[in-house]
Amino acid sequence: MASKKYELTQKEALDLYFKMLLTRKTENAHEELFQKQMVPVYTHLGTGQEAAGCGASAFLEPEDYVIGTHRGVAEYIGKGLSVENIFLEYGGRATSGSGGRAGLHLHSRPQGVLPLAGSLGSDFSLAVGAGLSLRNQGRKNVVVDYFGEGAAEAPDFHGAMNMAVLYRVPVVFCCATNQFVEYHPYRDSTCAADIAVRAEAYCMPWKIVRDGNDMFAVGQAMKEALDHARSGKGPYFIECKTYRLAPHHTGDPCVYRDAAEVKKAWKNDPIPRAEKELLKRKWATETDIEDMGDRCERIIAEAVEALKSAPLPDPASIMDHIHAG
Ligand SMILES: Cc1ncc(C[n+]2csc(CCOP(=O)(O)OP(=O)(O)O)c2C)c(N)n1
Ligand SMILES: [Mg+2]
Repeated sequence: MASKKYELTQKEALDLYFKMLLTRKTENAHEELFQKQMVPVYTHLGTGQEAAGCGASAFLEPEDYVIGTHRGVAEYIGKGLSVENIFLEYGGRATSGSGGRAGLHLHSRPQGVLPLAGSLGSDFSLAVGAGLSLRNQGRKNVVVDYFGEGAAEAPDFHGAMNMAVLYRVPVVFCCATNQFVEYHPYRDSTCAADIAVRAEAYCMPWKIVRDGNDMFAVGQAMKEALDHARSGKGPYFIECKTYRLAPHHTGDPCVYRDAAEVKKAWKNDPIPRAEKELLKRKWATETDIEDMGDRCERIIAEAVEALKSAPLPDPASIMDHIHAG
């Protein structure tokens, strides 16, 4: 671990803030598109987790790989997917990166977004495999594997941790502990509140960002982890403690949690917190913040227009890309 803590530059902080804002607005627009039946894919909003999802993006290179989650718009925007890319996938359009086949499970080979597997937790091995291939090619790139605390219960987690250390694989494991696993609070299923400590058992360096809604703290931790993996020292584990402000998915009535708890958690929304800090440091003015919001709205409006005019795949292509033994 670096002895001196890294501090985000003004440019990095503004970039991260913009991506967080774009994520929030994109996800809200997605919910609206679903309600209007303009896309068939419902939402798993990452509202409140934008700092954890975007934090690494300031230090990612185009040739790095990311494996995101079902709640990962922040992670995909962070890796360079455009809002248009995302809406075309959610809309199942022929002109999307996957030709209308990905749906929620976004991927984009040109932008280094590896496919999200529908079976939760199966991506740990995929991340290690991709990292091993980067290492074997002598490339200075890394894989960032995002997941939640629920996915960390998958058996593959342990084998992947062990192998990543054994072969010094350049992977940064990023767990967003958002307090929920589908329809139950995580604390109801375990006495072990922290996930990152498990890395210790495999001799992997790790860090818990206790305030995972602090964009500056997340960015700093991610920089250290990415530098470590990029320099050939092997994997690193980062856990960001955050809170899922949104329901698990569209239509989840959230009967398993207290409205008062959620109301309290909104006070810790990472976006206004980042705004306040940017203003305090005089790294942005109120007008800059408003302009960034307007820019996000324009990007989203253009993406919606692109979605409306994009064609659906030809039904005759349904058997394309299917492998039969
Ligand atoms: C093997 C498997 N089991 C169950 C599911 C259904 N499922 C989808 S999301 C989810 C909860 C995941 O929780 P967590 O990893 O904490 O991520 P979060 O939803 O909180 O972001 C579950 C159980 C699945 N996709 N795959
Ligand atoms: Mg969770």
